[in-house]
Amino acid sequence: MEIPALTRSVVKHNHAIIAPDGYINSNVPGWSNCTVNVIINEDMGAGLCQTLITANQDCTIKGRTQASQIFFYVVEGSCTATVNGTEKALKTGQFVYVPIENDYSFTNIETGTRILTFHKVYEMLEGFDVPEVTFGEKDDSKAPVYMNDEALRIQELLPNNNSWDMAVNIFTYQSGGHLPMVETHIMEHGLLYLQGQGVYMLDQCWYPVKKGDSIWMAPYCQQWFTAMGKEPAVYIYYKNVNRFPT
Ligand code: UGY
Ligand code: MN
Repeated sequence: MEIPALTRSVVKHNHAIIAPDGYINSNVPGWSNCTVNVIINEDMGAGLCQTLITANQDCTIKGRTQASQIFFYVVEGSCTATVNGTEKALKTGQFVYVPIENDYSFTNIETGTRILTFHKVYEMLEGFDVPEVTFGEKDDSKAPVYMNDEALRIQELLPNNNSWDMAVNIFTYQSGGHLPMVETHIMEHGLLYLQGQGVYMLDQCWYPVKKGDSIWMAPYCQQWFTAMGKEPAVYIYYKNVNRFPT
């Protein structure tokens, strides 16, 4: 029998691993008939918010973005997204980015659908427009090799220009593939494993991680990952970008 006092989850001052076994549900006004898990947010010391929504029967997700932009990614399932009057069917691997001050609604949500969200307070930049509503999808043919290593591929899901202050990327590692160096950087990450497993080093601590786990990495939390097992390891991650380091 599993001992319920054991978990792989950890919460430290500059990183966290959140495995699904520790989830406690939240209610978010406007997000109805669903289970919401707030996995990362400012109460942890983070600059972003990351949630996971799991749809029950008759789920609807409605609201209006305010200071924070929200990126919605369908981890599994299907729904219809309507943002600022544009309606699109979304299924596994597809997303919509909702800029600040826009109405959004998700309807026709298949029971069991799981939607990942990343939220970030938008930082205006003089001379650049606020990004537009953006739909897209995971597409391995749009994932170039990373740092000349055939075992590593990264797809950037959002445009990368100065209008944007957040990036969301999908990182795929063949089994045995690993980050080419220990990264030490000002940018922050929130991530969710979509597939596979491996070992993450965070601030010189070593963690086994797998599909369904989330990780928070604060600025300057040292990070390194190696994939292992029988299938590629894939994670989707948030990164703050393109703003002046105050
Ligand atoms: O974009 C990144 O900083 C990325 N290579 N970091 C990571 O996967 N931990
Ligand atoms: Mn990084």
